[in-house]
Amino acid sequence: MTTDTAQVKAALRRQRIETPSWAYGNSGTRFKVFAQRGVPRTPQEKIDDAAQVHRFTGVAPSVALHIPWDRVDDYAALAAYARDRGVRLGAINSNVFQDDDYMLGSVTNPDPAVRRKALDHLLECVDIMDLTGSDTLKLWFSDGTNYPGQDDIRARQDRLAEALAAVYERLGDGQRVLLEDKLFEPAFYAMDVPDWGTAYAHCVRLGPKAQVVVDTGHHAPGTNIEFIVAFLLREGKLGGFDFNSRFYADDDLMVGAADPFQLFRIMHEVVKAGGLDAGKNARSSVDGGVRAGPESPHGVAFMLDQCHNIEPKIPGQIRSVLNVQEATGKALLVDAAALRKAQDAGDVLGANAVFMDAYNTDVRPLLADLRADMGLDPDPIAAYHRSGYFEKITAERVGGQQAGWGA
Ligand code: PSV
Ligand code: MN
Repeated sequence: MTTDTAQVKAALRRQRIETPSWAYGNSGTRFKVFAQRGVPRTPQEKIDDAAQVHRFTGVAPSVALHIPWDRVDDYAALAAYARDRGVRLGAINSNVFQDDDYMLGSVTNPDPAVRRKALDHLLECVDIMDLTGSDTLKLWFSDGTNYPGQDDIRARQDRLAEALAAVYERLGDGQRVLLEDKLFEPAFYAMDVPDWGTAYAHCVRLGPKAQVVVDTGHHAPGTNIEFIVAFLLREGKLGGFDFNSRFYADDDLMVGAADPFQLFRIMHEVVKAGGLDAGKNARSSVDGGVRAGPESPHGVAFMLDQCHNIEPKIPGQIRSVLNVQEATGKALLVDAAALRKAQDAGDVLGANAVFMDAYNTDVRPLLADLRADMGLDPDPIAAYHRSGYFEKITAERVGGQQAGWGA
């Protein structure tokens, strides 16, 4: 285990974790959405809640938007609102999955008029980025088919490629597009972007401003996600994460709750490739050296994509941020030199022991120390509960329509 705690703390201090606006709204399953008290009614109130997560953790200074859930008349004013509360607007997430027209797909729909409508929405999202100053567009498509023979699998790939090319073309300087895959749901036979390989191939064709986003809940059970992460980092194609955890499918539970060891293994690959530092996702470590990859000025985006169906939402987000920090801290503690030595010597047990030593270290005292250094309460959840914010929002947010994505 490495003992350079100053370096570990410095890296943790620099890490940024983005929270999603939709995590603050009501959510649920197709069986029931439970309304919670104090839930935001407007994008502004979601931003207020996100600002609390940043206030107590110090590492969550941005909030992702989902369009149309966060549609407003004046996006520049919304960005200013966020700035006034000490946060900024992060990734813009498109939504081409909640309109009746999209029953048979959005950009891959057999009907050209529906494809045009979906593409117009994606382009509108880039317009919004221009107004908010967001540099990241995140695309997830629910497109796919339920029955063999329902549509032409190859033709749907062609339609997808055409739409992606039009979006890519529209991107301004400093903007990028992240493409997200998902094995199944809502389509049950063949999703059009079912896996990271498909997303990767489209991104390679598009160019350096296109990268893959890995949602940790979107894989087949047993998938080795850290392999995907290592591969994409090596190619300069890991744009970021949608972090959450799952026991069965796309459960969207708090990251690190179901399998903290998996999160550690993922963060180990990120740390090893220099992915904690902005701009380093374009480079990759090969045999200790650095291989030039496609140019990208962006770092790996650590975004949460979660729903707090039964737990309170703001502390749920704080807990998730802390879980990412803990996994990152442990990954930073891996003694890279000792690990390399054992690996080079073919020392299977020795290498595994170095790895597990770091994982088995309790980094909570180090993180508490770091928070004290940053002028924060060492226990962000307790500090939030003491702050009176929950009492305030439950008293104030009465009436109106609570936000939620109506799952
Ligand atoms: C789809 O399951 C997804 O992971 C995409 O990222 C969406 O934007 C998000 O969930 C909506 O909650
Ligand atoms: Mn996602």
